[in-house]
Amino acid sequence: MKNAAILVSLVMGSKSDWAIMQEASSILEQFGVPHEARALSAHRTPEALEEYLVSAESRGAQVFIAAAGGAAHLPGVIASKTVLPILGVPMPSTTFANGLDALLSIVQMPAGIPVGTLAVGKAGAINAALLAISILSVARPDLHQALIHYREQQAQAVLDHAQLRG
Ligand code: RP5
Repeated sequence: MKNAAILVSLVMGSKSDWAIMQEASSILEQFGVPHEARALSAHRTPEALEEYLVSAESRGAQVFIAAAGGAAHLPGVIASKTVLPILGVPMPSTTFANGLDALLSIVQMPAGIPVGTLAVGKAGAINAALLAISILSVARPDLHQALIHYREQQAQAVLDHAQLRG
């Protein structure tokens, strides 16, 4: 694995989550936030996950975005290993409950070990990246300004297409 300095780490339970989680990576890219993405599982590769978390934190990671589907323990397990902010993104399952299983697994953390839980799927991935940037922006005025600019552009894009008929 590469050893670059990062600010945000994206961890997902399977490479099958990447199709959705690359939305988060694209937003971080757009804002110029150094990040990396890893497919590591709380269940299938627990030792490699633990090793990776130590490495990411030692290389400057300030926020973890963790995505998982099904019995989605990954965000909670990461939260048990670090006091850095963890943003959990539930992945939709094609076989069961459309991600409700993952949402409940991630959101119902015991008091004392918080995970900030986002929406299921693409919206959650995008918002996790924006929230990570928002957390970083407390100490980074340039990111604060970039978020304001992003909101303005988003509003303008909606207004540009507001007239649907008549
Ligand atoms: C979870 O199981 C992963 O996060 C993924 O969303 C789901 C299915 O994984 P695969 O069987 O596609 O590897 O751990």
